[in-house]
Amino acid sequence: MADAQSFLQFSPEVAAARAAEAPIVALESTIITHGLPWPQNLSMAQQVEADIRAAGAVPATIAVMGGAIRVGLTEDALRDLAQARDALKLSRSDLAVSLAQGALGATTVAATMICARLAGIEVFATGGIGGVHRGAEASFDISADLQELAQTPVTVVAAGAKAILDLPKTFEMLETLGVPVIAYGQDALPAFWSRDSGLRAALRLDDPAAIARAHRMRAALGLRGGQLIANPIPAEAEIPAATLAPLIAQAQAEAVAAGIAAKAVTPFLLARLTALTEGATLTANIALVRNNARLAAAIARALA
Ligand code: PSU
Ligand code: MN
Repeated sequence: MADAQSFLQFSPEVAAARAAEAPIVALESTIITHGLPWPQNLSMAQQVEADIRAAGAVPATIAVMGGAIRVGLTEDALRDLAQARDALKLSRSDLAVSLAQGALGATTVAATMICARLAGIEVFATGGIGGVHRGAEASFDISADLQELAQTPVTVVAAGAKAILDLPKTFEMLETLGVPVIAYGQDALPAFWSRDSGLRAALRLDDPAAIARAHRMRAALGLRGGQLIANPIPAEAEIPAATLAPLIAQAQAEAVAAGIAAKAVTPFLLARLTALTEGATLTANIALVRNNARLAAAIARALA
């Protein structure tokens, strides 16, 4: 049986960056296929890649295509993925089956971390991680992203966990799992579309070099897992948490009433919030991903 490296397929840009030992930032693809609607998903993906290049690093958007883990997508591949209606949403549990079957799959935070590690990429930018869903005490719906952060050594830059989740339970779980949750530049944990969740972060760091040193220290100590960098959305792009609270509650109630479960929950809630806010959460989502990409590029440069 071939080893994992034989299933990795690098784009020319990423292959050149690897050869030159240039800084690389991994990007996930579920946000493209299941997080944002067409055509904003494609323009977001292109913009985020451009932001990373402008910040002096190389973007590597990751997806499963044609029996390979693609690390870095060409413009055509990115467009195909953004328009695909049949892409699977892959996490740790189904990555191998889908790869073996030659399926088209977008990678979640968990699956992207696995692929980034295989590709030797240490930093990854996304919007918001998955976590403990509201009502998890009945549904048991807890994202595999949390367990992945506990075991795979990649620094993930996100605007915290998505605000559709039960944030106190999500951060309690991360603490239990031993995942460093590091707020960037402020004491409060951000709440995805809003800068302040009302929760205090366990850890705070104020510059990319300090985050890079913490990443290296974790490896030096032989500790498993990554770090979550909770980067607040830029002030001019945020939506106040109080504005969103009733709309999130409404979307959550609709999901329960419609019997939405498992992988469909997060895409359903994000789409409902976009509709209920007439696109405001979509605009904010794009702004926060771009902000995370810029910070991830700075961390990758500090690590290189
Ligand atoms: N960030 C966003 N939008 C998204 C996601 C992240 O701004 O749609 C995706 C990520 O791929 C994350 C997934 O892993 O949502 C969480 O899904 P679930 O709750 O089913 O684990
Ligand atoms: Mn889930």
